[in-house]
Amino acid sequence: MSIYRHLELAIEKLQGEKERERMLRLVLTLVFFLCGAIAAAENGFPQIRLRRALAATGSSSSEGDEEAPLDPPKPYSLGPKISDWDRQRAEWLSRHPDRPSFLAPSKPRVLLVTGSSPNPCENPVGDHFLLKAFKNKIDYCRLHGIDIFYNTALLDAQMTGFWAKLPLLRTLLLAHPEVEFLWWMDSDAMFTDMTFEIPWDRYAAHNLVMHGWDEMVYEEHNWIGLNTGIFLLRNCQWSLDLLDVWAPMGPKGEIRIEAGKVLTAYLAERPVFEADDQSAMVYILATQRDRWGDKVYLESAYYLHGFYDIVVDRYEEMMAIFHPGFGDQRWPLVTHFVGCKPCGKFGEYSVERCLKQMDRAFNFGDNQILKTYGFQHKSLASRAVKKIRNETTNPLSLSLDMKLVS
Ligand SMILES: [Mn+2]
Repeated sequence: MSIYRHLELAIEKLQGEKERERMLRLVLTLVFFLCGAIAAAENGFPQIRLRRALAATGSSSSEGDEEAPLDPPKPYSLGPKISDWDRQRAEWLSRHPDRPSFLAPSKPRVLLVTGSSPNPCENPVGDHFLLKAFKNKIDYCRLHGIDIFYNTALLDAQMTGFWAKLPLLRTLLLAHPEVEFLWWMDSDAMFTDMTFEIPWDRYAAHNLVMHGWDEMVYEEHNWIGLNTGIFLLRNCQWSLDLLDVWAPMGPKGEIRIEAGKVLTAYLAERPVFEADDQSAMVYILATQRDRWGDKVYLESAYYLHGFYDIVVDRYEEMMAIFHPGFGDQRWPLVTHFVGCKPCGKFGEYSVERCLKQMDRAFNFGDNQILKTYGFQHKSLASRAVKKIRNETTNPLSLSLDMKLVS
């Protein structure tokens, strides 16, 4: 005896056919919603498809055409299902010994992937910042033997905003069998430790590495228990499968809005807004830990993602006490300007504060590059530089270590 029986009784009291039909749909919607979390654990996000199907048949409007059959629309997919990628890739690698997926036993071939909108920013300063954030990434990649790809094309019109990376990553995984890891990095993140090398051996048995904490994701279901602004994704079948499960909440419009409601209901501390890739990832891991958990490494020993608000005010202190190479709170690998949207309009939020701090983060990282050439920014707030070494007639006597690490 439950909510269903109450609803049945309510239906019996209703006279008109249409009223009865509408109430029946309400019951179905409730059942689907209540079963959703369980079903999602096995099949992705069927509750969204079902709710969408209900909407498509007119349950949300009182107009005619209510006889339309319940015909679930096709779920969104990133592309044709690929099931034997590991075999295809292994064959390709065996045919191309000149393009190995590992450059050394502990050094996978990595492609750093980043990008920004095809359109100009809504203010020119935003474009200037994007250029500097890109230069920053080029510097890190050059020093660490990493290739870089900057994307400005929206590959799938439905996957806009924070979802655009999914079709892009799938495309790159399939086009670059020689790459072992894709390293996704948001355009609003910058390297602030130019010498820190990712501890690749630590992830030998893992396929996805994000900054985060097991407890916050698996126990608290907190939507900020991990960050999807920066992550490492191995080129393998597992990753293609994960992208397939990750994508269905992404299509813009009704699906993304409805999925947002599911995520806010399920996840801790999540505000009401449309589905985002990060919440969807927490949701997948929290509801399907058995399927994915053992190949996901949530890293908190260093700042693969360092939230700018707890980092930027301490740069001077770090410079006074520490030196590059730690990657953690002493000298963060990455400073990520979450929520700053430097490419957006002025005046909507505190963009000015963000831009000032972005300049400081850029100069903090850039100092490590300039130092190798004998220069430094006059201060973290200054774009101007000063010489920090006397000219020498024997320049090759300086060791690279001396130049890069203070
Ligand atoms: Mn970001």
